[in-house]
Amino acid sequence: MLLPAGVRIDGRSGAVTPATGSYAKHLSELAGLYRDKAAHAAMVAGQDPLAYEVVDYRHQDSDLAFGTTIMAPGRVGDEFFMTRGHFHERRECGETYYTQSGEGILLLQSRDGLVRTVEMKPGICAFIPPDWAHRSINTGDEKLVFVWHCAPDAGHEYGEILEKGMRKLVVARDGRVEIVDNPNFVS
Ligand code: M6P
Ligand code: ZN
Repeated sequence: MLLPAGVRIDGRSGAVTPATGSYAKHLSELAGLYRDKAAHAAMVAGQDPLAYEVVDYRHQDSDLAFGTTIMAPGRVGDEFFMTRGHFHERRECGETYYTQSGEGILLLQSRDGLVRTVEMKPGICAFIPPDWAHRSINTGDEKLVFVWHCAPDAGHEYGEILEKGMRKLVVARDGRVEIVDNPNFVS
């Protein structure tokens, strides 16, 4: 029998207590994500900064999973630190992202090429519909921390986004955040 639990989530640090797992992604593990290859290589050769961490709370046999994602601020060339972006393997599964601190943009793309963005800032819980690819992007100067919630067996499908990219890029231009067409997108 599964037992109830109260899980502490620190909205500033993203710490989950108790957590059942976590992983970290450094820039070196995110090759191919950024279009400025020279900037990426220079940063990897330097400090290879931590780009984001994912912490989860899961139970075997439960139909619920949640956790946090903690994204460092930073840029590679003019692109902000971002997650890889994925569809769910189980296409009927959606997800929510409830921002706790920091600011960013959630970039979403449907299978047939619609693009939407949802602002990420404290107080906004983003609804990610089934079968929309989603990537979060930290556009601020501080950590972007959000609580995610999805089916534990939703699964991650990375292939399409990894190979084709997303239709839009979120970039810094003249001190502003802009959403522009991705010139390298493979349609
Ligand atoms: C969120 C969730 C996770 C996902 C993570 C990083 O925390 O959607 O399931 O793994 O973001 O995103 P990605 O796996 O696309 O790098
Ligand atoms: Zn997801």
